[in-house]
Amino acid sequence: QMKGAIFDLDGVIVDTAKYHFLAWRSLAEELGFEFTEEHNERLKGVSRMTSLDILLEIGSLEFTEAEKLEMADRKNRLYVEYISQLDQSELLPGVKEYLNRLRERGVGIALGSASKNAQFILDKLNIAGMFDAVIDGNKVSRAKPDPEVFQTACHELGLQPRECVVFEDAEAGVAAGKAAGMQVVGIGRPEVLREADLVITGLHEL
Ligand code: B16
Ligand code: MG
Repeated sequence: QMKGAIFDLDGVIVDTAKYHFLAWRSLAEELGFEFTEEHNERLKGVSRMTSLDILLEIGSLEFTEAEKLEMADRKNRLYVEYISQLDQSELLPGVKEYLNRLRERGVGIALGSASKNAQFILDKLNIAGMFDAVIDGNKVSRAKPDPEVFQTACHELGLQPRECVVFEDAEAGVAAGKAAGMQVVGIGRPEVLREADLVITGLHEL
């Protein structure tokens, strides 16, 4: 019996990956190399600084910590410009309906995202009020596949791990949910999300 539902943000509720991509690509361009959509796959679910490390590895470039912080900041300012335009129409199919249904059933709803912009995005999508707890990149120190983000969300809902279900699109996120002792619904391809208890293509399927 599911008492709590914990949702990842990017790839589950909204496709912000395309805006991350535009912002990272523009940084790569400034640095003089090409960053493709295929490269971008490697950044999904990964923290901002780790994403930058992967990007610089692709460009075979090295920088000091201070330079990297400045670049990550520059990328984020551009990203925030893109997501300032977000609205309800960008909710992935079935999200609004499924959240409504869970609320009617009295299921606790939490967000478990790596993004430091999560609250801003929920506000833009006009669904912030549907969440009983929002755990994001500002609230946790260890990135997925560490279970911290989902454990914190479950704790804030006042529930036990076995009562919670995690909804995740990234391999590391599915691993984090399993490591937290929760049931995991993978959103994407079964070949990739092998560890998930069930794999669907989107919340519209539920
Ligand atoms: P920010 P999720 C993740 O969101 C994205 O998938 C990942 O590409 C991004 O680098 C990360 O958030 C951090 O985002 O730069 O906004 O703090 O899938 O965990 O909801
Ligand atoms: Mg994700």
